[in-house]
Amino acid sequence: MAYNNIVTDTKGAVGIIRLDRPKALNALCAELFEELADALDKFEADENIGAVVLTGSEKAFAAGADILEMQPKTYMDVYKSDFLSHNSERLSTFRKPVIAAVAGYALGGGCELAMMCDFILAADNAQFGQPEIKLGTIPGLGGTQRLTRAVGKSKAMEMCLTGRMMSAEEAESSGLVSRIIPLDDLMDEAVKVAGEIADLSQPIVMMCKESVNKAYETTLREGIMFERRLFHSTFSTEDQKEGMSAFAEKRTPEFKNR
Ligand code: DAK
Repeated sequence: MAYNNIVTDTKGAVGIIRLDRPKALNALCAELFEELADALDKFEADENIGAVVLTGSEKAFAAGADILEMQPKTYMDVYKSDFLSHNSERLSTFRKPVIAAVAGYALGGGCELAMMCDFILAADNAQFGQPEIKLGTIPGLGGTQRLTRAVGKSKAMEMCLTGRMMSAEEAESSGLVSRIIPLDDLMDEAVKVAGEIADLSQPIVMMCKESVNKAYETTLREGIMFERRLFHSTFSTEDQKEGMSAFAEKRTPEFKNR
């Protein structure tokens, strides 16, 4: 599939997806979501890729769903076509780690897309927000749910009800992003971290991601049991044998993804 709205690249075992619709600050049109889903399918199927970085431009990660695409649609249009549902959540089912490298605006669907990634590295100029309320609508790609889980009810409620933007500093102090990186270093750092993850055992990394995500979906006791079962199952892998043997033998492990 030829891409008009994204650019993909690889650096070693890291897949890179750059949102690339500069004229509209990377607004997320239906075609962009389709391309993103296609790129994720390809990286997921590629055994040489161990982690992915999703990024945008220095000015905008993404300024939300494409308002001009939505503007003429009626309720029947969006309900009957299940507007934007088909490809927009592909990230949330992607099994390998995805780091969002966010610079500039991450608004509406852009903020929601970043929150679907496993963690967010923010440039110092990043701004996060859910401004849909100002358009007479509400977040539609998980913003009311993921933002609330990330930063708590009070801050999420304020942001969703007012549309106020959050700076990188505020996003870090409230737990929305894992770290702030100087803008010029953002991609190098994101690719470096993704590379470190990609050098680990892919199946164990996937299990770890699954287990952390379980914390959002279940009771503490069930989550701990899920983690315990996965922990035990790592002992059935060659990579656990290799990892622990390498430690005992004071050498670097060579994981085989088995
Ligand atoms: N859609 C379409 N075009 C956009 C856009 C957007 N979201 N954001 C910016 N643009 C376009 C502008 O129209 C402008 O185009 P031209 O006039 O040059 O042709 C160009 O990008 C540059 O924008 P500005 O001139 O406005 O640039 P500024 O630096 O002055 O302002 C801004 C930057 C980000 C503050 C401003 O552009 C802005 O407020 N943008 C809109 C932000 C916003 O309201 N985002 C929320 C959109 S609603 C769902 C999935 C997803 C969603 C819903 C459902 N399902 C799965 C069901 C998501 C919904 C949303 O995100």
